[in-house]
Amino acid sequence: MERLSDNTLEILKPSAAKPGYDRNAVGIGIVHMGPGAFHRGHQAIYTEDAVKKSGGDWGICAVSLNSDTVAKALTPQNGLYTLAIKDKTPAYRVVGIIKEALCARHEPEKVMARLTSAAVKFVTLTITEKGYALNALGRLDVNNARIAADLKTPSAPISAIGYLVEASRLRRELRLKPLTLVSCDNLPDNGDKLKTACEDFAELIDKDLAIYIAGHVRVPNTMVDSITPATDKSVLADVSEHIGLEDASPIQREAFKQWVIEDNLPEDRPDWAGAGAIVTNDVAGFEKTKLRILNGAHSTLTYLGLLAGEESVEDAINNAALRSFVDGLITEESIPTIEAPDGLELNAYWSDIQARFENPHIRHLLEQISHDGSQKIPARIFPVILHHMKEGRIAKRACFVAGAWIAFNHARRKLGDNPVDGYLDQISDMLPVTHSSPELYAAAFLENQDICPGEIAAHPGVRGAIIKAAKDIAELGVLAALSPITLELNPSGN
Ligand code: CS2
Repeated sequence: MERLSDNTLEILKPSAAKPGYDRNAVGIGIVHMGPGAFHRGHQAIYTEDAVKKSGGDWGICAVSLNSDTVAKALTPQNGLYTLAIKDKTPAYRVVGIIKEALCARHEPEKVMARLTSAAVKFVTLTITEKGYALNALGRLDVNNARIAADLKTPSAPISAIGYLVEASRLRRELRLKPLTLVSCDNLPDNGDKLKTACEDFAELIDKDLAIYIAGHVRVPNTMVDSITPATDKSVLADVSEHIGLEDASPIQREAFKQWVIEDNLPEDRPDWAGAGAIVTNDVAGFEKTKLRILNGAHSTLTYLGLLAGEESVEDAINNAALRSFVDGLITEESIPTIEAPDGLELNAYWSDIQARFENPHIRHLLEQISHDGSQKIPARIFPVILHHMKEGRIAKRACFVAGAWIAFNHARRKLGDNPVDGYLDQISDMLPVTHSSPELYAAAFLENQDICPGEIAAHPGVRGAIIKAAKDIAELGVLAALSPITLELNPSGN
């Protein structure tokens, strides 16, 4: 079978959509750092739709910082890849907005040349929570190995933050317009966090540069949403069957997508709003809502589900005990902590999310969602616990989820099968495992202030509920451990 590329587009099966515009006439105006599945299924699509609707030189240069997998897969395809929308009516679309794919480790000069070209006006980022290199206080972690290296040689950066600061320095020197940095990572106040990381970095090497970044570089906050499971072999086979060509790097996602961007963009920008993005001043409200409802439910189904032997989000939401638990968590504990953004009815939002989780056309593995819990639980579950604590209540279900996350880590580490969590690996010496009881392990977890807010560890009721959950789960199994909670809190038994 022939490989997808500019030259083979003409033999694409008619059931797959072609880019549908003259991509060779579109110049590169955006550098994206971290072109994983999420970026290619989400912002790349908004950007392509914006270009199709309103034009503009908004082609994307996709930069992976370390791995050359994406560059190696996309370069022979001239940047083309397929988006498979897996929903009631599946659809296949070849995306052409990525014009160039680079790996910064191998081609740092090319990356810096793009970042300092007058034509490039935006850097968008999906570098995961870890990429921001912030410590528990929300400031740049100068002990982070990549940041420490970049602070020593700022002109030869290896971290995303190092690249952005050096590019800003050079642009100022070259009298080019400052970049606009758009974080598309799933964390609260993502733009503010990115700005802090860049300013803190610049402050340590050049105070004037820090002032320049603070005053000139726009860093809007955003909220991103679309369920985009990792590509596996079945996606490769399904896509080549539907497009009639081999594609080494297709993406699958659900039909739903949402992008809320803070109204802090320059005039000269892609018509993202025309492509369906919401440009507003209340991003924080949307972000909090999504993190506590969608992502909170995801993490809950993940840790409880994996402990109960489930594999995918669909399996877990169809397990009656897990569904009833997560529904109780979201409606009774999470939703009451959120002030709904204008126009959003939170119970309806949650119902729609449950339907998305039930999507039988997409297999979203719980294992994938379990990665980097130490970066996710603090934005998804702890704020719910803290909110209720401040009002004198114990959010028992949220405490149970925290306990399940700890029990999951304990059980896996005991088996020598470490969960994927870079930060936990870093601190694993501080966590007793081999001979420790679940209680001791949970206590050590809670006492680590980089993982868990001090107030939680210091509150006897909350601390006790989390430790008890971890212990009960280890001793009784997750379903037996949660049934008294469900009985106590949902006496009607649903
Ligand atoms: C998931 C998210 O992996 C995870 O942690 O909760 O990636 C989720 O699928 C997206 O945020 C949906 O927009």
